[in-house]
Amino acid sequence: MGLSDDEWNHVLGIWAKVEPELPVYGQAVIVRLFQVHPETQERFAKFKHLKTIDELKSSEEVKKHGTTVLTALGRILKLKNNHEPELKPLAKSHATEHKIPVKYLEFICEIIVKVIAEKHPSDFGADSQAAMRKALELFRNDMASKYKEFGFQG
Ligand code: ZNH
Repeated sequence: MGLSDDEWNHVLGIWAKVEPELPVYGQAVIVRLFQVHPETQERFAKFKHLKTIDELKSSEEVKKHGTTVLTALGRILKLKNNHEPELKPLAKSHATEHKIPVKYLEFICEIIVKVIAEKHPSDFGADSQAAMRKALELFRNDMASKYKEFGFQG
């Protein structure tokens, strides 16, 4: 279930616009994830003390984590259908250490698409959104199969 060249061009084209502002996007994604799916925040020992939306928004640590997540995702996207070497260590830590269900990966992927769509309404049309959804689905499917290799049912 790979993407066509045209689909990858859409994905990497919009990513090039996101990249200069990765911390802004990263922060927005994590804050939104915790707001919409509060159970996800419970997975982070280091963020449990942040109770209000203002605390989340003003936390440098949240911003830093968001940047880490999107930096890793960007590397994976740029490898297109050959992301295995980047994906494997991530699947390992998320399966064995953080124990993050695939469902939560679905939550964050959906939020990533929404946040980009809000910030780039004119550059992220239906075709680009569909291509990005497909790339993120590929990412999740491959994470899910690696999870199983690491003995985590996800
Ligand atoms: Zn995650 C971490 C990425 C999702 C949870 N992460 C992390 C890191 C990275 C990432 C890069 C660092 C390193 C390691 O491995 O550890 N993530 C990521 C991505 C994604 C994600 C790319 C998608 C897109 N995560 C996620 C989710 C969750 C998580 C959804 C939940 C809910 N992570 C996590 C945790 C951690 C991480 C808990 C740890 C943190 C600290 O530092 O403590």
